Amino acid sequence: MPPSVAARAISVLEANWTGSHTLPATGLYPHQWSWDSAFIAIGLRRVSPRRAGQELDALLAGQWADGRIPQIIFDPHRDQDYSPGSQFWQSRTMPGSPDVVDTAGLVQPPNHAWAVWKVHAADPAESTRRSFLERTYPQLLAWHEYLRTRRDRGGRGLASIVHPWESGTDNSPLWDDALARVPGTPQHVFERPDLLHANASERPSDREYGRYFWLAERYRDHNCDDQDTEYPFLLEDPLFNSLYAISELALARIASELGRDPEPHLRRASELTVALGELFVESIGSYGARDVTSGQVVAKATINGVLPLLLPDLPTAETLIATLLGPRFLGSGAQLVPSYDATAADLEPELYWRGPAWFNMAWLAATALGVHGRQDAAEELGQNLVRLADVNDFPEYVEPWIGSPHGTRRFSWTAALTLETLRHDGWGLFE
Ligand code: 9WN
Repeated sequence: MPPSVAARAISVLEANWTGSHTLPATGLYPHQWSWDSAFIAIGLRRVSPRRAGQELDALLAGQWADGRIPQIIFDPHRDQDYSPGSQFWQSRTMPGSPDVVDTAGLVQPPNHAWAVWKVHAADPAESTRRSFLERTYPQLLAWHEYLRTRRDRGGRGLASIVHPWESGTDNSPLWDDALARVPGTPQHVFERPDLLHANASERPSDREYGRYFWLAERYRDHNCDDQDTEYPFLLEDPLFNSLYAISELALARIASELGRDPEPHLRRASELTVALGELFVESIGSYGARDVTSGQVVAKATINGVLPLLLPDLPTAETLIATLLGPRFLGSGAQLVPSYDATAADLEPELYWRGPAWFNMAWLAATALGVHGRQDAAEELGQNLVRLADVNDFPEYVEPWIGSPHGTRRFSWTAALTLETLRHDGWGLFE
């Protein structure tokens, strides 16, 4: 009998496990990535809550004194295999960086407290034995405090990202206008080891990479201190801030479990939900991203702008459901949710975050539908997620309509969220 889907997903996670954490993919992404580890832990807890906890512990070991959880923790042996690497960031020369590991200076979306709660809930006895919540709660508090203080660059109660890589949706059309202001002439002569593992037509262009490096250099050369008043790329991303709010709801659960006061977290989640309201764009039935420099809200329908639907108390929930199930997204006949508006003239169905469907986004969208009582639509999406992951050897992403695989294969969060989908008890935030 051939191995089951679950067994194949587990074998991907086994192969990508280093002994302390899971690589997103062994070739293309040879280090530990921040939001990947949280998605991985969410699936891994279904087979090994203990290892899922280790995954998050390894990530938190890279936390800076200011609370930031870095985008990447580097494996010193693989520095030549990914760019920019530890030589570029020189994190150990930065004030407040950890002295045991090399990290990037940027961050990624804050899905970590959500993952910590889910890992705890998978095996509370094991979690208690390891004092998992007690140890991680102060670290998560510091992380959220960093976002609340240092990253409220727009002064409106939302966290700003300072680089497209911080969104996790790197070349989303949401960043185009702001990126056009950024010079494409970094000092660093950059290489593209990523192109050894993925087709150039499926990755960001060299032109985009020039700007990515320019921004990373500028941020690094200001000691990653978030004080650079002339910094040209500050964006309020609806997905980043939605995950932040969900993680506050998770912190409320963690606080209650530890006998602390959950109220400040519930309050913060509502404040974020209210602040997100300013990003809603009626004409696209979803949320845009605010460019803090220009003050404009970018009115493009993206998966980022639909996923505030994860928030239980969202006044625009019915509109977002209509958008998600309508012609811009699933109603276009897509098997999985496209990352960008199916009706947009510049949609590129095979190019990274400019059209393709990603498995973490499908999982988040199904969860969001579940939060608002649409179990049937969530279930259908979940079934497509499992099928497309399975027939395509757990790809990084797929063309949304045909379902053909793109990017790298045997991608960890695809495998982990397949497992989670196979083994959960219904769609919801804390199931
Ligand atoms: C830059 C690791 C990461 C994911 C991101 C995805 C991609 C990196 C890259 O891979 O980004 O962080 O080199 O393109 O966009 O979401 O965390 O899987």
